[in-house]
Amino acid sequence: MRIDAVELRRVSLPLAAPFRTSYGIEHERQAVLVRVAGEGTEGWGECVAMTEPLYSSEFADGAALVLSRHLAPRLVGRDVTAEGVAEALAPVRGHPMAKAALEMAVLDAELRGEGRSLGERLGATRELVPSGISLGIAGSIPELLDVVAAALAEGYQRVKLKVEPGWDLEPTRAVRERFGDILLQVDANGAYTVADIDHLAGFDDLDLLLIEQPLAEDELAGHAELARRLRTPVCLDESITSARSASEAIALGACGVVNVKPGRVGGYLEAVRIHDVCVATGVPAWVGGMLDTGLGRAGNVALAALPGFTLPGDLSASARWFDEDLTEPFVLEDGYLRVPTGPGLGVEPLPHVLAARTTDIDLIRP
Ligand code: OSB
Ligand code: MG
Repeated sequence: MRIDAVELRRVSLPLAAPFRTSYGIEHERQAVLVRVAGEGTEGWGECVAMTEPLYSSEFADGAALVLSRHLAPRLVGRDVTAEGVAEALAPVRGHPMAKAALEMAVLDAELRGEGRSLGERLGATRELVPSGISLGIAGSIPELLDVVAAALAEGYQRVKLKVEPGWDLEPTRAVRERFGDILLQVDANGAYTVADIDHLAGFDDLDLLLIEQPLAEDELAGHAELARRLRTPVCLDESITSARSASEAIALGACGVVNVKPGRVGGYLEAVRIHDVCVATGVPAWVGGMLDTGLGRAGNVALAALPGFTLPGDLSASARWFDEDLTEPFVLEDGYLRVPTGPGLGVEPLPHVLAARTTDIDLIRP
């Protein structure tokens, strides 16, 4: 399609409850939305960069700037396909989250034009995907047990606990002892070092599905060493930035499971290529989340319906994060989320919520 204009919208949604991880605490979700318009159709994308550069080097203000000054100008006034977006943006180094948002918007617009759903386009084979929940670091173990009990009562099929040095084995063991045979995993967001390997081996008694990103983003050899020393499968999140890096991490033995986040890897199309690498190498994969609004959630649920995503993803109901989502809310149906079937993402921002939550608009034209 020919892109006539790219609109960048900064939005800020209050979180239903603060979310604490090893790298900080979030009270609101600031996101950059991308709307592309052209040839009588439009499409929406969401940039997953967080407010501060604590999970990744990308952050919302930076993503908005690189989108406005360097990325959107490479597409406006041009004829592009979703397939061609990554190549058109490749001269700009890095910034996968910003690039992913633009590709997502073009993909949505293209599919709306064709009347085809994202799930169908990506290769979805399921109508429902199992829902997992990611729980932040709590104030105390009794508080954590209450939050886990509430999540299980709502129907979540798998629980992920954020951990960090000082909040790891003890709370995880308390959850295992209190709730028995649930699907349980932990995520450290790189808070440990190879010096902690003996300590991390303490998770081996707790029958976890996996331990996610225990070491730093660039510590592939360290993760490989850890994987040799632990019975608990090592899963990588931050370290996996492309299909190539996924292949290399798997070949090195740095991970036995892969968390696929479309934003982190430059878009849904690269996410599918990582899925394919995982299928080809027999490595279980799942779809991660980034406190996504309904737009990103719709895309992630469609992606998670591919056959190689064999573990429940960080795909929770809208209400896990927002009292009021940007789109019609995603709700749990017996512990599952339904894959949208409408054209493109199958959802769009509710005009009144979008208007109320927009803090800035930037229009890029040829
Ligand atoms: O590490 O998986 C992570 C949220 C923001 C940034 C990084 C991560 C997370 C989560 C929440 O764990 C996942 C979700 O959106 O459900
Ligand atoms: Mg993670």
